[in-house]
Formats: sequence, structure tokens, C-alpha cells
Amino acid sequence: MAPPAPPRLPTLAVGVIGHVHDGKTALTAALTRITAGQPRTHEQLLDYCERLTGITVLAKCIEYCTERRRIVHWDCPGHPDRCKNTIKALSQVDVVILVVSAAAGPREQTREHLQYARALAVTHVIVFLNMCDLLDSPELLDLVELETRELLHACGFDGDTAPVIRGSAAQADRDEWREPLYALRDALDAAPLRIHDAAGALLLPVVRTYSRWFGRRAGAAQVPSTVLAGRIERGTLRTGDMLELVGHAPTRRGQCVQLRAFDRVVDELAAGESAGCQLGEVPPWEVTPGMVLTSPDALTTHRRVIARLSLPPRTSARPRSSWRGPSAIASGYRPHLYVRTADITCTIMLPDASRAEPGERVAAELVLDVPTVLAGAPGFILRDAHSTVATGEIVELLD
Ligand SMILES: Nc1nc2c(ncn2[C@@H]2O[C@H](COP(=O)(O)OP(=O)(O)OP(=O)(O)O)[C@@H](O)[C@H]2O)c(=O)[nH]1
Ligand SMILES: [Mg+2]
Repeated sequence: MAPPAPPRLPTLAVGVIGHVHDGKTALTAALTRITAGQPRTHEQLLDYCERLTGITVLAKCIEYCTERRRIVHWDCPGHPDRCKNTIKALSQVDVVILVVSAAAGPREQTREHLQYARALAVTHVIVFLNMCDLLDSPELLDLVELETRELLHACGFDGDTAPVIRGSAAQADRDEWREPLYALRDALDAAPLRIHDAAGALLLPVVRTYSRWFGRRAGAAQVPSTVLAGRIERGTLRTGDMLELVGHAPTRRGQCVQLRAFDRVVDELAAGESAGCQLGEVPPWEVTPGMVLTSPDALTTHRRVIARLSLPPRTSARPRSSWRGPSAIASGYRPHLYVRTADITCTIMLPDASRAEPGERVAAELVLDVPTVLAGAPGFILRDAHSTVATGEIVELLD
């Protein structure tokens, strides 16, 4: 029997970020067990390969309810090689929970994830100091909290007022460690909601695709159909709507055959909610994550933009041999551009200078390899194989 529909509460999208192995998945599992929804264990949130290595690879999206909110929760990977999945998940959230190991303090990925959240216009951070069961010195905990607040300041957040909760995700089922989880749940209830425009033209950046085949019975013609998942950024999506997929490949049209919010079939979903839209007449191989689902003729794509870039400053940390830290960029450099859920190679053209050094802010022209929907994008991230090249915002759309 299908589970009962959760009450219709305002949706808050939350991303859990932090350095690798600081306890993000353990905290996600603990949160599902103290809120209304499907309780999960740490193992249930990992797939087969992840269980073998203990490292989260894909960002996982789950849903649960607190007293006042329906939470759409993204458990992000912490490993530096999985940054791409973290960025795509962060492009879908309103608020982040920053998990910091009390035993180790903030580290390289703690800083990098905060920079991503800032670049993608997230303004509210809740800090969870995890693994406090391993430390019995309150002075050391004070020091880690101070260091984390300083890091929040350095990354452009309000480090003085951000809630900091001290707890232990792995021990959350024990009575003495239950209170911090309740405090975290209350902090999610108190987090500010974003105001979404439900009346504008539909804009749903596709984060994941699934394929479905109909007419599997003998003799019946097989009709491919695709399920597109993502968060509605603007507008309202209804079953039966005629829709258009824009960006990357030639524009495709199809009808919304079925609409799902996690495991519930619904008739309508509005801006701010996560949707799974089964699109008829469009085969799965023609859809790429990063495309945008919209109403026919509502949005246009662009390939050239003027942008303001901020290059991260050099730090003394060199945590692994293949990581070479922030470096200077020159005209003609071709990093990956992460904007909304798209991941596109682009060429940087610096009109005013031949080079830009770490820590600088420069204006640049970006030429994308494939056209994509860029209007209204909250911000973007440029990365190469090993490190973040720059974060930035679009100033002007050219063509
Ligand atoms: N002692 C102790 N161990 C913990 C705590 N939280 C998590 N752990 C352990 O830390 C290890 C890593 O936890 P995960 O939740 O997988 O860490 P993660 O941040 O999700 O890791 P990635 O997603 O790969 O970055 C596991 O063995 C957990 O059991 C805690 O509060 N106390
Ligand atoms: Mg994890």
C-alpha cells in the first residue's frame, strides 16, 4: 500500500556539506529517524559500491517532514573528486548544514563547499559540530567553533549569528546525544524560506534522468519515455502540460504524462518543490542533465556572456599530491562551467589583462561549447580537473 501523503507544508531544500568522512551521511540517517517519513540507517543511504569504500559518490535526495516544513534533503559527497555531484546538489538548495568534525576542525573541503554554497546564492548556514563523543574537552570544542565561525566570515557568511550545534550523528540513538538532533530539527524549522515565483514561466533545470519503456507486451510497439527529475525554480508544472526541453541538444517538445513528488503521483507542483516529470515522446538518449524544462517558446539559450569572476586566494594547505591549489588563469583557458545543473566546457577571454592571479576579481567573457539557459542563474563555478578556478556571476548575456 502506498504511504500516506505527507501534510502540505512549505518546502525547504537542504544540502549537507563538509569535508570527507566528517559524518554527513550518518547525520542524514539520524535526521530521518527523528522526523516524520521513512527512517533509514547509515547503510541504507549508501549503494553497493559506496558500502565497500565507505565514500559517498552520488548526492542522495530524500524527503522527510518536521513540524513546520517538508524537507527535501541532499546528502552531498565530501570527496574532492566528487565535487561535481556536490555542486549540482547545491544548485537545488535553500539552506546548508555544514558538518564539521569536532576532532579535526574545518578542513579544505569544508572551505571549498562553503565557497560553492556562497557562489550559488545560499545565504543561511547551520553548523553541526559532529563527533563530539570523541572529545571531552569543552575548551577544544570552543576552539573548533571559533575556527568554524571565522571560516564562515571568510567565505562571506554571517559567522556571528549562524547556529552552531554540538552533537554526535553516530550516537544519535543514545539518550545523551538525542538533544542536538532535536536542536538541528528546530533550526531547520526556523531557517528562512525563499520566496519563489510560482506564476512566471516554468523553469526546471534537469538534475537527473530515468528512462521508461511502454508497450512491453508482445506485439505492442515500444514507446520510449523519459522521467526528468529536478527542482522547479520558477512557475507551476501540471500533468498534461505541453513542455519544451532547451539547452545542449536541439530543442525537443513533449507532454507531461505523469508528475511525481518522490513516491506520490500528483497533479500539480509549484516553484520550490522537487518534481519527477514523465515526458512523453522524448527518448532518454536525447536528454542530458543540465537541460531546462520550460513552457514552449518561453526561454532562450545563450553561448556568450560577460561575467565577473572571483579567483580563490592561495592557501598554504596542500592536502594531496594531485591537488595543486588555486592558480593563475590566462585568456583562452578552458575550464568546466557549472551553472544550475549544467556542466559545460567554456573558454575564458580576459579583455583587460592577459592573466588573472589567485585572489583577484576580474571581468571576463565566457564562450560556452554548447548553448544553455543562463538568464536569471544565481551564480556559477569554474573548475578544472583538480581545483576550483573561480566562482562568479553573470553580468550581461551577449548571444
Ligand atoms: N565516533 C563517531 N563516529 C562517527 C560520527 N559520525 C560519523 N561517524 C563515523 O565516521 C565515518 C564516516 O561517516 P559518514 O557519515 O559516512 O561520513 P560522510 O561525511 O558522509 O563521508 P563522505 O560522504 O564520503 O564524505 C563512519 O564510520 C561513521 O560511523 C560521530 O558522531 N562519532
Ligand atoms: Mg556521505
